Amino acid sequence: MLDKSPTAKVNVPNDLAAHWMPFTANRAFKKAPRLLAGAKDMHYITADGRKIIDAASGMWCTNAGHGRTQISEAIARMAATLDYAPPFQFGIPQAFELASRIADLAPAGLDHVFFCNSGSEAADTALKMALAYHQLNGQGSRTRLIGRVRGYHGVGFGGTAVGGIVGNRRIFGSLLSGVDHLPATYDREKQAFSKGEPDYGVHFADELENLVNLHGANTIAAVIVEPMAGSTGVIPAPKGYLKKLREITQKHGILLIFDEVITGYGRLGHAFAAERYGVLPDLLTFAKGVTNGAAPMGGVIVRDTIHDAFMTGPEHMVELTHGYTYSAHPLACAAGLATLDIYRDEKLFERAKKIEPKFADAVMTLKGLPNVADIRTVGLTAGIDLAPKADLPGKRGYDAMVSAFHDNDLMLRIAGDTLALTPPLIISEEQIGEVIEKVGKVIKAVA
Ligand code: PXG
Repeated sequence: MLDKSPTAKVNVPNDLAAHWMPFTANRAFKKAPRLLAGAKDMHYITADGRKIIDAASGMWCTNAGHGRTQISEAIARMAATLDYAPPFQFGIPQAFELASRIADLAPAGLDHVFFCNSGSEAADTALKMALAYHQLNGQGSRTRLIGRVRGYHGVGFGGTAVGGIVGNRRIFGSLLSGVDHLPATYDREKQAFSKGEPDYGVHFADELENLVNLHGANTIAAVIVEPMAGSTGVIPAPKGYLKKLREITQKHGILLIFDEVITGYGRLGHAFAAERYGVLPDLLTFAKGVTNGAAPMGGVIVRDTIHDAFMTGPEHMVELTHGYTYSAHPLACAAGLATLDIYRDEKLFERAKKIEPKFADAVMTLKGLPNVADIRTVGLTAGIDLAPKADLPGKRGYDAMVSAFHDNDLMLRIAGDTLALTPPLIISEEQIGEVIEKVGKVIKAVA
């Protein structure tokens, strides 16, 4: 309702000034807002009543599509039954059940789940666990953390420090000390227009040996990588790369963390990408798809050997001095359980795997359109690089997002001048065609 009282400070709901939006071009947004009011299955409904096809799963979240009543009803039931419970020193049955089911989905050996509320918290939690593990293990000199150029691990200080996106780092000071980065695994000349994992690039993992030689293995705690770099424009791991990283980390007693915030819960055709690549990390982070985006939740799945190392000392003592007020929140646990039911009952991970080749073929038909410099696909995900406008990097990508939303009833994500497609796993083949046709129109509109 519009508040017309003389004392009203803002013109509710039409004053957009108060909300400082995250990772958003606020001034441009507020001149031409993209407001969403509802969502069902493959579509958003805009505030002005238009139906927008969602080629982004919101933000890599709604793998089972929108408006799943099974999930919303589970949340409503839980809210009415148990609104909040302290997660420190107390627990709720649903948290234990969800943890067991997540551990069941994860590769054997990853058996313990620590809950938090976001991917950022999951990344920071995993990094802290790695540091603490080495301390307990009598290797307290292992404090260095290694990320990767073009990596994204959220916005906490830890995740920002190991992240490899200059724009996300440079205005925030020195972040953590003792952080280093592997090179990105992308080389357009050698990999352009690859479907799935590119043949070229296993050697990028060898750089870890150079960092070990530089710093000494006994100073390095952990390496954190996304099995597929999502936020920086969909960069699938080269064939053999993750296995190589595992070999090198193992050889030197360095923990390997997979950040599966995006790749978890079916995005690459498996519960986790670790399974797709046959590589067992020591810690694995998740968020987003665990609740189908319907409630904030993240977490870390931990190797039994690491978990067990903490389970010593007097039994009345807290073993890991870390956690969040909303860890394993009842509403998120309810959403998570209902979401995992849907993934299982509708076999959505298998579905993603089955339609991956059709999706990849469809996206590759965009090759040859104006400014398309590269297309990468893996799982139900694609990155389409558009050539930047001279002197205005990011503008063509931004214009594409705007054109998609306002003129083509399409939601997509952008990373600079890269368009990212990452639709719900329920997308039909016909809808894949529709999305690609719309993306084609968008690319021509920003030519
Ligand atoms: N790790 C990875 C691999 C992510 O992709 C995070 C951590 C942080 O999660 P939270 O829940 O703290 O935001 C992410 C988040 C995009 C986009 O457009 C991707 C993310 C966030 C926002 C935008 O690709 N990923």
